[in-house]
Formats: sequence, structure tokens, C-alpha cells
Amino acid sequence: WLVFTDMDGTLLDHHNYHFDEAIPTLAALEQNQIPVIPVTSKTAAEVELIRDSLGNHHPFIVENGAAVYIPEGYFDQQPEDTEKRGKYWVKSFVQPRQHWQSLIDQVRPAYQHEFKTFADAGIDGIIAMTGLNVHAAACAARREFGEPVSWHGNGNLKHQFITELTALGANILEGGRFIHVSGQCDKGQALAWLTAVYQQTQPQQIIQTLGIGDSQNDKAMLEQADYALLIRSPVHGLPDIDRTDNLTVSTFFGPKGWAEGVTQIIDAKQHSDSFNLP
Ligand code: 2M8
Ligand code: MG
Ligand code: MG
Repeated sequence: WLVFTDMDGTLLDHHNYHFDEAIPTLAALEQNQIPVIPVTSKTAAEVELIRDSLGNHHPFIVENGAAVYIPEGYFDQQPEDTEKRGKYWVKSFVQPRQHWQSLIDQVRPAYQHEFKTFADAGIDGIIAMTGLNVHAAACAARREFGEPVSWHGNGNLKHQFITELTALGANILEGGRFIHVSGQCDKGQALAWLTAVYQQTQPQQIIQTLGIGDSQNDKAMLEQADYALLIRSPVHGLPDIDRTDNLTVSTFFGPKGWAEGVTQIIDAKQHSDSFNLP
């Protein structure tokens, strides 16, 4: 098994970003050597903070599938198509942030008072919009592959904004709070790429993937994974997923729903596999 999980609203509570209710399940997965792979709209800097508090040392997927970060030495060989960045091997799928910012600037005049980007907002603005603490907000500001946009204006104009940026080659994904402007990437494509890397290192095993998420930006991952777990949100509806097989919907929100669903799915398979969860 590989467990690919969204962070905000999924493993982390939508409001306070805590994950206490998932701790016993996380420990059981670690003990059974089932990697938990963060897949998030967050930046690499943010994920580094969170994985420290999770005690997680596995690869992770940042900025909505824009890049896969693999700790150097995690696999015996450096995977193809990756570059070394700091202590990671990084596979990226899109152009740098600056390119997407320049596209936003091209269309901006028609939407003057309708939106604010993370760059416009600055760290204080990010704190106000997200409730993150100052350190976490500073890490959220360190985007490498795209730009989050907070839309406070007219909903029809938002559609027009998305259509214009799409025509310029951008790909827009909606998270729990923001719209993310970047390139042709999604969490599903990144999941597929990383799963193939794991599969190459253990060709004799059939790897099963579980994808977990709560929002529209998780759709591709929830459709790509062998098993999908949808986590209910206290603030928005479930994303529409084009699948009916191997699909579980949590009864609880956030980390409580996460623990409930993961235990159910992996336990249900425990007879065919060798994993036992509490
Ligand atoms: C943004 O992500 C959320 C979760 O999907 C969203 O779009 O609503 C990201 O920009 C992330 O970096 C940040 O930590 C988070 C804070 O809520 O918002
Ligand atoms: Mg989420
Ligand atoms: Mg997310």
C-alpha cells in the first residue's frame, strides 16, 4: 500500500489544522511500513514543517501536483527526470511561479477589485486569510510553481477570469479557500508518477494506492488511486468524482473521518494483505 493524502480539511482539521484524531492510525501505518505521502496545495516549505510534526520521512507532493519531493537517498537510485534541490530529488511538472504571476498580471486590469494573490497579500494578508501562524504563513508565501488567488468579488467574473487564464495556458484548481493558478499538473498525475517509481523499486509486488481528499483539487488523485476516500468538509460539499468503485465517503470531518476511513479500507483488505490496523 501507498497512502496519498491531502492535508487541509483531510488529514488536518479545516479550521485549526490539527490532526490529533489521526495519530493512532498514522502510527499503525508507519508500523506496517505503509508510507503516508502528503499531497497538497501547500508549498515544500510548509510540508517540511508539517512532516516534522508528523514524524513523516516519506516523499511528498506539493502545490497541487506541481512537483514531487523525494528525500535524497530514499530510493537506491535517483529517479529519472529528477533534479537535486537541497536535500531532495525533485520532479517538477510545470514552469516556475513567476510565469503564472505574469499571466495573472496580463488579465488583472479587468478584475481590479475582485481578487488578491498571495503575493499581493504579503505575510500579514496570508495570516488574515488563512489563520496560519506567522511562521507557517511565511512558508505558505514561499511558492515555487504557481499563485493562489483569493476571490472576493463577483462570481461570474471569477468564471471569466478562469476562462481567460486557461486560454493563456494556465490550469486552475480550486482548493478549500483559494483558486490556484499554475500549469498542466494535478495531484493524480503526480500520484501516478511517484507510484511508478515505487513500483520500479519493488517489481515483484503489486502496489495498491489509496487517495484521500476533501476538495475539487483532489478530484484527479481520487480518480487515479486504486481506492478513494472522500473526507466530508464542514464548509463545503463533496467534490464530484467520476468513479463508483472502491469509493468510501467518511461520516466524520477532517482527521476523524481520515482515521475512520483509512482503518475501514485497509482493514477490509487485511485478509489478502498482511496489514493489521487497530
Ligand atoms: C492554500 O490551500 C488551501 C487548501 O487546499 C486552499 O486552497 O484552500 C495553500 O495556498 C496553502 O499554501 C495554505 O497553507 C492554505 C492555508 O489554508 O491555503
Ligand atoms: Mg483539502
Ligand atoms: Mg490541499
